Amino acid sequence: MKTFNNISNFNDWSKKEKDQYSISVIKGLVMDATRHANSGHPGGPMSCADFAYLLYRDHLNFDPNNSEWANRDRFILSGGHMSMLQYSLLLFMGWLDVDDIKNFRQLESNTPGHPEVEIPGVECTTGPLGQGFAMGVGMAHAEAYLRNLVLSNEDYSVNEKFGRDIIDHYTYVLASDGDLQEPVALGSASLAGHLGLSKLIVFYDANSAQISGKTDRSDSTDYSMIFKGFKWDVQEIDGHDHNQLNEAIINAKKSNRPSIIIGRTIMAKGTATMEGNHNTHGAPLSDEEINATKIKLGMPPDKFYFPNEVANHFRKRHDALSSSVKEWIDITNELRLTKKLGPLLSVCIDDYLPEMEYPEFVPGDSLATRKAFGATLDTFSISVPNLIGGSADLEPSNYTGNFAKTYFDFKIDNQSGRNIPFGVREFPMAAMMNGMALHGGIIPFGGTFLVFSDYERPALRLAAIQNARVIHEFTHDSFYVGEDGPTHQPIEHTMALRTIPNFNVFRPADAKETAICFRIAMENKDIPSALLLTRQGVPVLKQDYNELEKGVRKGAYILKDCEDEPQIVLIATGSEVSLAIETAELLNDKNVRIVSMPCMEIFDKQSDDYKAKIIPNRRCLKVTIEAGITAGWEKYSGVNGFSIGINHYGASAPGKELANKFGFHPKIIEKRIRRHMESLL
Ligand SMILES: Cc1ncc(C[n+]2csc(CCOP(=O)(O)OP(=O)(O)O)c2C)c(N)n1
Ligand SMILES: [Mg+2]
Repeated sequence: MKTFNNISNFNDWSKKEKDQYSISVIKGLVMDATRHANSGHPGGPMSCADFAYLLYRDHLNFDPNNSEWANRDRFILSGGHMSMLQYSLLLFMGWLDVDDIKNFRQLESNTPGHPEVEIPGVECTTGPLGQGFAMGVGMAHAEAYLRNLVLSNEDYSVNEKFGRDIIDHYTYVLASDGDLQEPVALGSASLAGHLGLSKLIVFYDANSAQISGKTDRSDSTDYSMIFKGFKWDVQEIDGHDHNQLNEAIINAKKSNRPSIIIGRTIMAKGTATMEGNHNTHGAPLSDEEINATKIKLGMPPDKFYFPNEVANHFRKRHDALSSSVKEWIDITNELRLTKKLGPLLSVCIDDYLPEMEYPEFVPGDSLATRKAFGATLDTFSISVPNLIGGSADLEPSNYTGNFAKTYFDFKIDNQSGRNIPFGVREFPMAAMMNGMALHGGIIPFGGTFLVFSDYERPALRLAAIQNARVIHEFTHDSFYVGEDGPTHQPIEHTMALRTIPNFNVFRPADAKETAICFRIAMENKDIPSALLLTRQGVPVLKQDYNELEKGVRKGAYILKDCEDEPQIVLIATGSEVSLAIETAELLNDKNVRIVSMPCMEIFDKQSDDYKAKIIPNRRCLKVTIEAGITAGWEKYSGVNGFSIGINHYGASAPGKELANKFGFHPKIIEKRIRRHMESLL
């Protein structure tokens, strides 16, 4: 390698030499920042610095002045442990400064341990391996849908004017060995190939090293063959050869399938004595190694060395990028004034939520809330063109079939379909939904059985961390599922979902509450939501939407009150609200209040005053009823009250029979309440 001890004549160097030196500067920053923080991961960033630098320097399309520009290329560092690589590039772009790098991994810095979505230039929070890959698939899906949505609009004339579409960009993912070992990456890759997400480009940093040693201890997969089987375009290159890298990126852009560039690389490339050494994965290099490496790379020993020459060389494209963004903004502004495209662009670019109608439901009818979800989806989707999603192969059970019929499947040869046939891929579905939501312009929904929410849980958590508006439809929400037996009967799931911070769990009592909860989930732009819905019919409440909406928006409300001070307050969710109503009828010699609590999280955020109005602090018997574990309900039932629930697995039998056996019958509950009241005397 040619070394440069003096950069005073930097301008005379060839581009190749300048690039090589800039990459060495990145490596210096990575080594210094991890050493300074006394933690972090130098080895990986040094192995894929060549790719990442060339991508940002020569290919990535972005607005140098606005990290939120809607049509920017997306870049996802799926191996989030390599965060210092991304921070170095953001420093090169001018979006971070050297002090940020010095504060790597410190409290409230712009450079946390793993990339976090709040940082300008970071598209999503990564670190849990595999999920960044899947979120990239989601972003590529969002892009393809939006591109085709605008394309199919009658007012559309952008192509003639502009030569391309309003939303028309690439999604790049940098993935490590650990990313591809995670099944969520492979599940989403399989779907990306099937759906033909051609603007997705993955660089796989195949350095054959991971935390515990060489990858061949645990992996002998032929990823080239796997990805060819997934119908991807596959290129295998030397990941340190700049010509090969450049050519591979250009080829990948042209491909009509998703692309993976398998870059054979060397861990800790460029270090004095540690090339290929897996111990560089997660520990700072020693001072001696750093100094020797800087000498080897031809750099001065300065800490956090970032010369202006390198910054200026990196920013050569910025003016051209800015003027192309300006052109985009001018044309988009013009199109915003047109009758049809205008409103569409405000939905797809500004995330404007159009007005929505509620479906009609007949009071007294027995209707499963999953059916009510389907009817609401059909109604909302008429006015909300960016509401897209589907089911993980439970379409008939999730009642998304009518939506699929009306708006057809998103397919390789017709990417304007709004229904996404996810297949039996719950975790990829949830992670992709996060990517879609974070892309912007899309409200994604995804359905499966509540019992399988466990398969999605890591992505639900990551949705909550990232404030992503995703809507999860979880049907078959209790043992009332019946005959399928204990494997299909959720027990702990409802409360387990409620333990995720910044995540709204809705368990509506009837069809109308379902529609209202769905709307609230769409309005909450910063909070993911789950709608827990019944398989079995539940009576439609007699109250109208206006009346119910006031209460549901507060998370819990008095559905039916008594004339005097209540002696008993029954607090129920979902299908147990109608059970509470029946129980109250048997207790008509007492003053009974019925509270419906469709969303505990929203109720907990209300004022103390409101909460006390609904569930009085006074002495009265508080009984909670939910077909799930009782843990967590004590905060409402208090020391003198009790909770009706189920703290063991269910059984295979018709739902009604199980309800009787498990005590979910008005007469049994009445008896328990009377007994309990007597015991308190
Ligand atoms: C789901 C998940 N499991 C485990 C980890 C901990 N972890 C961080 S990096 C890593 C593997 C590192 O290997 P590789 O992906 O090849 O990265 P490299 O060492 O090449 O930088 C592991 C197990 C994680 N971040 N996410
Ligand atoms: Mg590796």
